[in-house]
Amino acid sequence: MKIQSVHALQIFDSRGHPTVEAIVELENGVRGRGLVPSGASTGSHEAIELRDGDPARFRGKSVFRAVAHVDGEIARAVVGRDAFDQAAIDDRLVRLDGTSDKSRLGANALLGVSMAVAQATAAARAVPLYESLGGGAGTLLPLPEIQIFGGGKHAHGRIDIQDFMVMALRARTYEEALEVTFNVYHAAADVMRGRGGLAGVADEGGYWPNFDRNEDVFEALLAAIVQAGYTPGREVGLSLDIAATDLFREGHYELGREKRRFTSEQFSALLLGWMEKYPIVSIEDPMAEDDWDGWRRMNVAIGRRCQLIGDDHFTTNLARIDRGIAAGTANAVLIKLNQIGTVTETLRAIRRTQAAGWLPVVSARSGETEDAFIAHLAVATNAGQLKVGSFSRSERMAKWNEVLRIHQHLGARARFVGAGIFSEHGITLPSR
Ligand code: 2PG
Ligand code: MG
Repeated sequence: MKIQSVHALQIFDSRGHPTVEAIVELENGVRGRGLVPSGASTGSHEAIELRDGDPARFRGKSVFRAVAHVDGEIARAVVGRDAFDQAAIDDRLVRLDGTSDKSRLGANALLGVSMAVAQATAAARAVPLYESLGGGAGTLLPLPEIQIFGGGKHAHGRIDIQDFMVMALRARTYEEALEVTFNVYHAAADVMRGRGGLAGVADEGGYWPNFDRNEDVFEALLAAIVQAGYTPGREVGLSLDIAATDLFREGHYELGREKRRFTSEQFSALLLGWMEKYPIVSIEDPMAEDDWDGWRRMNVAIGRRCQLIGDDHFTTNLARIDRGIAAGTANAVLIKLNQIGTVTETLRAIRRTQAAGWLPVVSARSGETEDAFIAHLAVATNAGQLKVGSFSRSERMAKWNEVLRIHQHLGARARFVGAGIFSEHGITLPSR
């Protein structure tokens, strides 16, 4: 099925910032569209999102050049090609850009088109995206990793640590995992109201972190879990994204709120202390992206008792994932389409992660859209986990809701192993 036309427009993401929407039309008139997300706590090895940089327009954030690249060069390169050969189209896009970081045409331009091709082929096959992307092999519904408090760059540094999340460890179904999260999320509002600290939400829908110390957040989170009727560490585990790259300055880790400064060794010791004290089942980016020694040290110290995820550390980049596998720096990889810039490269990153016996965690960005592509990606690849920010705001709920629809569509073929995904990969959470 040949591609008939390709075009793009500037739309806006959940922060109200400009982003790219690409539309691909096939020769039979069927269309697909791809809406590109955007991060705030970005890794320096991510593919480059092209922004116009004109301070007179959208504070420099407009994406009119990326849109023009889709309408011009990219359209000329892919019109007439077979949409069903996603890998060939994506390889063509990568070669057309010609740079190692996709900075010429922009990863936002390339990814919009790549996602739109995937959507158009699913529509042409008259099947949902997860089925088309996974060739029918995707049946595993993901365990959600859901933010309760949002800090770091998503809350203007109000608290240092970025994501305080929960995982429903004993949920037997995806629906039950959402129900547990619902209970904890709303109990957290009650806890904050009780402390006089309820003040809206941060960028990903988690509560605004009105706290003085990072450890105060743990206490509030534990209180919310208990108030919701659960035992921390039994039914509900804690999951953190330290986003440590943002805390790393001049060779040191800084907790700015607490005016504390650490060497790499001291910082990993602090985090390991938290892991002793609190029921943390997953930790992401505990060390800065290029602190390879720190990552190795953390991985050795954690062993197989917790999930250790590299986000800025790997940036969904095969070369960095390979290096991490060889060096033993983690046991899981955060997967973000726009860190690498095409669907095919993202699928390869997931497959490489799985082939190493590691866990892929499909993730949204802090700047999201109504596009629910990642819900399909998680199921298509049997990734087993999905991270989308919190349990509010429609750009987040669109993804959680889409998994519910996929469940309906899969019917009896749907599988859910929940936190069993950890033991299946040799990670044994301490029993509580
Ligand atoms: C992350 C994401 C989502 P951002 O760090 O994992 O929480 O944030 O999209 O800003 O990189
Ligand atoms: Mg992260």
